[in-house]
Amino acid sequence: MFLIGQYDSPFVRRTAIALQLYGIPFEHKPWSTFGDAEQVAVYNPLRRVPTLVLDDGEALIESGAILDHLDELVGPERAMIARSGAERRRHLRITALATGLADKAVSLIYERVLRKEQLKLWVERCEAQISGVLGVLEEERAQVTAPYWLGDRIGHADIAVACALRFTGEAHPHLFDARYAALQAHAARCEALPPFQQIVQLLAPPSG
Ligand SMILES: N[C@@H](CCC(=O)N[C@@H](CS)C(=O)NCC(=O)O)C(=O)O
Repeated sequence: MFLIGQYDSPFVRRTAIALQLYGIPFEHKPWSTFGDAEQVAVYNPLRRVPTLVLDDGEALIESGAILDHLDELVGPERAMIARSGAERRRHLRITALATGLADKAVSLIYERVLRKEQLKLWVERCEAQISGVLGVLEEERAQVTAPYWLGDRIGHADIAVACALRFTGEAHPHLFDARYAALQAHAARCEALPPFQQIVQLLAPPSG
């Protein structure tokens, strides 16, 4: 199987880190969504990454859907999320906040590099959404005493948060800084793990 996308994408990165933590071998195609759009389109008409192409040629899109498949592959005992119930819902909520945060941080980058003139309304909206989510995540993480968000084992939510924080910090350093001590500590804990150190790429935004 091969994973399409560059590791400066928080979505590609969270997928690759999960693949590695699960011990699932994969080939990496670091195609750019802009520079290599036609190649990406062969597998995903949205021209988005991550796209995971399975050995039989089936192409999976959307990081959440890809991780859902990986969870199925490894089975419920090893899956990095509870199978059902309140714990699963809590896990999915944190993950949704983290991926939403990453979405807004990506939008803001596109606004900065792809437009001649930024739209103030959109920039302010994205910044408010990013700050709002960071504030809620900070408050909730500060209340967790376990090493990871939902206990002793790393989960998809932990990975999603760490990837979103790294991206936001690199792309918009004025938005994610020392104000968020619990989130900084969360990111540092995750980033110290071997898969996070191996699967990393300094942000290289598209140029307009
Ligand atoms: N919801 C998607 C978001 C993926 C996403 O936004 N990927 C970006 C790269 S960080 C992309 O492909 N951008 C190109 C585009 O949307 O046109 C997921 O979770 O996979």
